Amino acid sequence: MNRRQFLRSSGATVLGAGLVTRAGAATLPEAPILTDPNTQAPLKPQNGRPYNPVVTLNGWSLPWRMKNGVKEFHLVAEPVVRELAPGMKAKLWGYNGSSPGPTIECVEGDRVRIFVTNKLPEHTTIHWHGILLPNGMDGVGGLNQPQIKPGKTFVYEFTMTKSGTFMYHPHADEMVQMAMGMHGFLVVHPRNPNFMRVDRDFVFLLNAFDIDPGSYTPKINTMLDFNMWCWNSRVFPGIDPLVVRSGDRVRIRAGNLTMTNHPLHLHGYDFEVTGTDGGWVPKQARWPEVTVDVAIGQMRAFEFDAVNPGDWAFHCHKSHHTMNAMGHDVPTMIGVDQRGITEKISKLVPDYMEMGSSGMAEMGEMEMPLPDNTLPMMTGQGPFGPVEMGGMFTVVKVHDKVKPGDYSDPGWYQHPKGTVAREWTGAPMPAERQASMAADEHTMQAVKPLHHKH
Ligand SMILES: [Cu+2]
Repeated sequence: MNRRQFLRSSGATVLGAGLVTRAGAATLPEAPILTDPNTQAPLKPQNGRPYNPVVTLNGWSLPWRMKNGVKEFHLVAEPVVRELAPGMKAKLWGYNGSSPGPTIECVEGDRVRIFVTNKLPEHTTIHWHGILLPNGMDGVGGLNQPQIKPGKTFVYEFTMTKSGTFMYHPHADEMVQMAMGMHGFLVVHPRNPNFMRVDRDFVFLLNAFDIDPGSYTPKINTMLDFNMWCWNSRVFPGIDPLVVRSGDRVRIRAGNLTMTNHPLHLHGYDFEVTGTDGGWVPKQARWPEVTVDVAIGQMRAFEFDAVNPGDWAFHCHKSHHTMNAMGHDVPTMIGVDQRGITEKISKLVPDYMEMGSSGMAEMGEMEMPLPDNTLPMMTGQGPFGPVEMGGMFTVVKVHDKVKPGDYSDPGWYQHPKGTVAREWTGAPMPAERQASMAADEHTMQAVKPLHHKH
């Protein structure tokens, strides 16, 4: 503790004894609630050390109150209803009205006091994932503290000793509570706001649910076979675009609280991993990537200069993770002639529709009859047609006309003339090759001899 800190804290003690009434001292900070799933504007700090706030994708940051030099936050663990994308809502557990809970932002050196009220039907705790803190504040129920019983409030208090990218989640009936959507992001900003300064700093959690089509509550015992692969409890097309102004320095941070790893792939750019679980990566130790794998329980921050304008796809590269429910267990039908079967089944089930004889792209276009509260397996419309995606997919929109500090959707990218892939209208393919493609039953075998000729 340096002299200034000592003076401040000793002064605070005197102030506290003189000015705060007993009732006042025992008052909980406000616990703001937000149920709107849209990306909220960055929360500019009203007091305390200055910092450059993050933007939580389809989320928000939790306001605090400053009390005698300590930042006081109030989290309320409670059941919430979350829209995963327009057309589907889920009954989850979360914090302060949302799943994930609000992002907590503070600054290296901050003393924080976090009140946690439990409005769940069972006990809980919060573990501050990656934060270096006293053992008794680590939040592992039974090991470091008694669990927080329903209706009770606990207080966590510690000093943020290092900046970086962190998370919070329960460490009590963990499998159930995480499967229900209880987690949140925690960002500790560097003490010097100019350290690794960026223009846009996006954060989101990777999370997953197993929700049967037509139902609302996740199946909590699922180990691997999840069907809703989410960024901040949202799936495409419900995930907002990451809006960027051309030329901005951009940081994207993700934390993984699912049961598998997610290779996050950004189109149009190479980037550098600048932060890991343990802190910032020194410049000399960074290497270029176009995909960063975020393993279970890990956090990653990566950065790039937004010099290539466009609407760039940004997604998990596990193709099942860019689909919504319904499609994962459908049998492979490519190359199968279903005509006879369709006829027979149609007699029994009038609405029966054959699917997938030539791939599944048709599902991205057609209006399939779906149970209530169920999203199509792949969906979304782009300026050129169906996007045929779901799950962990969105777009990084790098546009010239975006104003500084503006995160509203600028619409689709207007491509300069002659820069879009187009249909070839010149001389057709040689007749021999066309004939081989027409032999639809044995397409693969027919193509092979042609390759041998080359
Ligand atoms: Cu994934």
